[in-house]
Amino acid sequence: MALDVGVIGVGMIGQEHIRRLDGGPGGSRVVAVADADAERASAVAGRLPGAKALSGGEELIASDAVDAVVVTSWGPTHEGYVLAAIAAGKPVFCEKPLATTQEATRRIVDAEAAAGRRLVQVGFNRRYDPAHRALKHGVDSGVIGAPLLVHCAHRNASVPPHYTRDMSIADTAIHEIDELRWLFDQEITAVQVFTPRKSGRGGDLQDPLLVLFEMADGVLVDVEVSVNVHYGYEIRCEVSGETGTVQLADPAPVHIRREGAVAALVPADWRERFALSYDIELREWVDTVAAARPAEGPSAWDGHVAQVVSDAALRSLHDGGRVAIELPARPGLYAPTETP
Ligand code: ISE
Repeated sequence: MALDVGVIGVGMIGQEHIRRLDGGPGGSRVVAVADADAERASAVAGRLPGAKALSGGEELIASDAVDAVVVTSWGPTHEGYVLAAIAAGKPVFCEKPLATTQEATRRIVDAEAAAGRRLVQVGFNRRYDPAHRALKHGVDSGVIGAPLLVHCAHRNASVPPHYTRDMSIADTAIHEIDELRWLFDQEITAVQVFTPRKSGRGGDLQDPLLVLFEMADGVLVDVEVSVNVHYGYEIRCEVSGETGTVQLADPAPVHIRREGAVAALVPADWRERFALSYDIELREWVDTVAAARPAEGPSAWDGHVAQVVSDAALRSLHDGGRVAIELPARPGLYAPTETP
C-alpha cells in the first residue's frame, strides 16, 4: 500500500528525507509540504510529481491527503506539530530533538500516553547506522566482558550561522545521549561538562566541550564535542571492557598509500557519514506505518529522557559542576520492547 506523507520543514534535513520518501522502496510518496518560507515550500513541491505546497503545518496535518507526517522544521516548532499529529491520530516522524524543553517533551509523552497508542518516532539515526548496530552487537555479545569506560568524539567540520552555544549539547551531543542509553540498555545518572581551551575558529561558541556521563552501572563515558574541526566530519566511539575493546571502525571506504603516506578520506558532513542510516531509518518507519503497526523506533519517551539529560548537561555547562539526573517513572505505553 502506498503511504502518502506530508513533510513540515523543507530545509536541509527535510529535503534529505524527501529524497528518500518520495517514490522510495517502501512505497511512500510525498504529497504535501509546508515551510515557514512559502517560496521554498513551493520550489520543493514543484520538483515533486505529486506534491502540493500548503500554507502551514497545521493545514498539512489536517489534510485528508496526508496519511503520516514528517516534522523537520526548526526545533522550537516541533512540539506544536507533534501534538497536532497525535490529536489527529496520525503517525509522526519527528527529527531530533523531539522538542526544545523537557516540559514540552513531557507534554508530548502525556498526550501520546493518553491516546494509548505509539504514534511518534524520533530521528535518533545512530540506532540505524550499520556501524553503530555492529558496535552494540559487540557489547551485547559479551566478547569484551563487562564494559567499563567509553571514549567518544563527535566532530563537525563547521556549523551554520544560526548554531548557538547551547546547541553543542542540545543539537549535537543529544545524539550520544540517546546512543549511550540504547547501547547499554540503561540510563544516564549524572553528567558534567568541562570547557577546555577555546578554539580560535569557534566565534562566540564554547568549542570544544568535554562531556562526562555516568551510566547507572558505573560505566564512565567521555565525549569530545567539537563543531569547528575543519578537516571533516568524524564520529568515534570505543567501548573498553574487562577483556577487550570494541570501537567504530574508520568509515573511509578506501585507504590510499602514496609517497610514503597513508590517507583515508573523511566524510564532509553528517549527510555523507550517515546516508545509510537515514535510508534504513525511513524505510523501517514507512514499513511500520504502512503495516499499521505502532511506532517501533526511538519513542517520545526516548526523546523526553534525552531532553532531561540534555537540560542537565546545559545546567552543568552554565553553572559548572556535576549534575545528578532523576528520571520520572516510565509510562506503561513505553515498557521496553525489542528496538532496533
Ligand atoms: C545535526 O543536526 C546532526 O544531526 C548531526 O548528526 C550532528 O553532527 C550536528 O552537530 C547536528 O547539528
